[in-house]
Amino acid sequence: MDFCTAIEILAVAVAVIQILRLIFTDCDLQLQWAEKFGQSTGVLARKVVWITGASSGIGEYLAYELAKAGCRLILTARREEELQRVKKQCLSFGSLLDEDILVLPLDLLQFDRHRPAVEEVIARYKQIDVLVNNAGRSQRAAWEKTDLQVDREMLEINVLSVLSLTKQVLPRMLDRGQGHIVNMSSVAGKVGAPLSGSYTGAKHAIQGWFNALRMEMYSRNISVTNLCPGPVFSNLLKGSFTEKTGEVLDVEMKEGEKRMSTERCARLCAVAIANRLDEVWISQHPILLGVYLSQYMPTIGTWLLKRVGVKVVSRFREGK
Ligand SMILES: NC(=O)c1ccc[n+]([C@@H]2O[C@H](COP(=O)([O-])OP(=O)(O)OC[C@H]3O[C@@H](n4cnc5c(N)ncnc54)[C@H](OP(=O)(O)O)[C@@H]3O)[C@@H](O)[C@H]2O)c1
Ligand SMILES: *[C@@H]1O[C@H](CO)[C@@H](O)[C@H](O)[C@H]1NC(C)=O
Ligand SMILES: CC(=O)N[C@H]1CO[C@H](CO)[C@@H](O)[C@@H]1O
Repeated sequence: MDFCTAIEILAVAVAVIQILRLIFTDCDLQLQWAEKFGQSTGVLARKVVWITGASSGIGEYLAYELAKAGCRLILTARREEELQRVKKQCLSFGSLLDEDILVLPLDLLQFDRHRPAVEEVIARYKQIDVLVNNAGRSQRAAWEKTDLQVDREMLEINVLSVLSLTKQVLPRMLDRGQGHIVNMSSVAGKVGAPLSGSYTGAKHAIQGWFNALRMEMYSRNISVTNLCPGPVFSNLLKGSFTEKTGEVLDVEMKEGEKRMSTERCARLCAVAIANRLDEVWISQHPILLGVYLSQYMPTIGTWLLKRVGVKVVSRFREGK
């Protein structure tokens, strides 16, 4: 067998392995690799991690995952009772003491409270190792019917509040010469998600802001991670925006919908944080495949998604 044939066989073998890995995964291949062979979440032990939106859904389960890893935690959201419930559950895993978890209720739309909140955290822990910007609201709406005011409010909660809190925390990280900003985006931050126009716009915006930040921070030892989950069980639809100003969707996610469990999503998020990955995609197929397609073969991806996107999303939402 000559050298060229050997190379060809090797190339085909690698391609087959990659395709097999892709078929049997619920996240992108780099994250899949990190989960099996990368740093365990144990490397995060004793790190000070601030999670916004920790009272419910992905943020809540990420708190559990990180409590098990031994992180010191700051839990933020508006509902204090819910945060206390999450704290109690975190303590039940046994690796943390009461003083290792700070419940810090905060409405992220009150921008003037961001600085005092950061000061409170620094007074308690002297440092912030990881900030997880997770709090956010989703949307279900037809683009042409959406009030401009809804777009505005979407940008306030899903973009500007994130930028504001990050700007308050970043100087503290730069002072210490280390830190990690983690932002909860969505596959809607990668691909246009039909019938969620303002949400897609907000997630794309934050994605751009943080991609720029990552470049500026590389030489200064600050990592930036964008987490992009697809559909995950949570209470997200209860607080979702619609087309109309002031209206909330108030829908429960139903068992049997093709969504990832909250635990699994949180577990993969924790692996991404432990391994300081730049960007991860967390979803089952066919959505994961759609993201791969639109990223690596954008012409074909757009051609296809344009034709089937609305239908697929509508059917998904009807629980079929
Ligand atoms: N579930 C999915 O399918 C999915 C997919 C991709 C991305 N995501 C993203 O994941 C993140 C978490 O969502 P989730 O699915 O876990 O939904 P969730 O269960 O509704 O959690 C949202 C969290 O955000 C908090 N929050 C909302 N408004 C806030 C405000 N003004 N100030 C402070 N906290 C606020 C909520 O707490 P309070 O109500 O107590 O304030 C809650 O803890 C969001 O950024 C979402 O876009 C979710
Ligand atoms: C960079 O950050 C890592 C972890 O966040 C830390 O261990 C390391 O000491 C930092 N390096 C420098 C040069 O400050
Ligand atoms: C891309 C991205 O990371 N965006 C999200 C950052 O975190 C906030 C939650 O505080 C989300 O709502 C953003 O959309």
